[in-house]
Amino acid sequence: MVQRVKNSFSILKTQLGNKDSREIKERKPGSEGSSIHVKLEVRMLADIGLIGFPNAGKSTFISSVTRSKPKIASYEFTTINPNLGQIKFVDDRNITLVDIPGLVEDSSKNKGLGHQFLSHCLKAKSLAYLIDMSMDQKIAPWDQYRILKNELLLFSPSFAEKKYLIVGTKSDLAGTENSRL
Ligand SMILES: Nc1nc2c(ncn2[C@@H]2O[C@H](COP(=O)(O)OP(=O)(O)OP(=O)(O)O)[C@@H](O)[C@H]2O)c(=O)[nH]1
Ligand SMILES: [Mg+2]
Repeated sequence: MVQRVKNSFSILKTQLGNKDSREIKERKPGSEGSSIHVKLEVRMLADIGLIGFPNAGKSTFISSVTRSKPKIASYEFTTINPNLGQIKFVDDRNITLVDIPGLVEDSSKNKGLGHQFLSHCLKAKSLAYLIDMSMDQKIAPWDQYRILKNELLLFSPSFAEKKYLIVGTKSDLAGTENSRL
């Protein structure tokens, strides 16, 4: 049936006496349906992903520049789930940071916790490597950076395209030699 309503047409389909209605009367039992299992993964959208060894000071950093209040402690793997924090500027712009658990060498072989959350950093526009400059960290600063970068590239080659900055932490601690800088 075609009805004219003002200047437009609306087409109404009637079931009376047409082929469709006959088909409904001659219903056949349906066949078994199918089901699928879907695993949904929430990826946080951050501007900057914080990358570092455990205990490097990632959570301290995010708690210093944002209102995020992650757990901070002087042992490794204090952070077991990612934390988000936002830096808000007066002109309404903002930068979102994500703090993930620390990475270790061979993260790509399922060592440590951080690799499980690297997908959050893969979504981030850029990265900040938090490098422990103190003598407490036995791995020299440049080696920390080299190992971390290598682990990221093993996770995904697209990490190579990300802009990054390097943040030295714990340089205030006594015993941090200039040769480490
Ligand atoms: N002196 C000094 N201590 C720091 C600095 N940054 C962090 N710390 C201390 O280092 C320890 C570890 O800091 P966290 O921020 O928990 O380190 P993290 O990188 O988040 O560690 P994980 O969550 O285990 O990966 C804490 O005791 C902090 O107080 C720093 O710049 N100077
Ligand atoms: Mg932490």
